[in-house]
Amino acid sequence: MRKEQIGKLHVLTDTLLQSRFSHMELARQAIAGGADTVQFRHKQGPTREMIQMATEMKRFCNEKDVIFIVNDRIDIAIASEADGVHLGQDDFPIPLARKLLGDNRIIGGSAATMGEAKKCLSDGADYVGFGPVYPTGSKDDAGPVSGIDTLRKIVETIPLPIIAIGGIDKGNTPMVMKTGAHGIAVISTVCCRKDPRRATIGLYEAIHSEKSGGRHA
Ligand code: TZP
Ligand code: MG
Repeated sequence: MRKEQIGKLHVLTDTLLQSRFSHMELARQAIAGGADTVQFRHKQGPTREMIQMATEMKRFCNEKDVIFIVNDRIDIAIASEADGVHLGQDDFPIPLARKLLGDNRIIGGSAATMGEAKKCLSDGADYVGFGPVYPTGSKDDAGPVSGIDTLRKIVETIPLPIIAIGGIDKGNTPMVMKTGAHGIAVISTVCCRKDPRRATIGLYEAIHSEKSGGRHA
């Protein structure tokens, strides 16, 4: 699908940090709040259940014109006909994923350093998820925070859309967007809030606010 069009507000669904909302419910609320990309992030469980969940989410997302990405699992991405897959440095290799998915699907790569971001570029990723920019409690092996200055260097150096991740909330979103980052990705700021829809609205407004540089409308 719209590979050329990488979203600006990625919500990663999570049912380990919280159990009030299912992946599907989080997707619904995030989309109602303005998310343009939903990433199904489910780290454990039966593959068949994952296929079922992902297929339902993909259908719903596409009805709403929202991009649906599967985290880690290229098999689930293929089975659910997802719009793309997001792969970390130790996940399925991006060049092989490209062979399997072709040029019309989105492949995102995770990077925590300049070296990893360059590798994502040379491997053929369509965007880079860079972080953690700020401290996060949502990923055990997230490593040290990069900070905003390193994010800016990544944006200036890597000619791909950069999606900032890690500890992003509506308060720091304008500063993140001012680096020239293409967008943001969040887990806890949406999934762990009492009202995920409202939390997403806050992020949407922050992305599009004057303080973010006014280039994101
Ligand atoms: N990759 C780098 S930091 C992170 C991931 C998946 C976790 C982001 O979660 P949160 O709750 O938005 O900080
Ligand atoms: Mg991964």
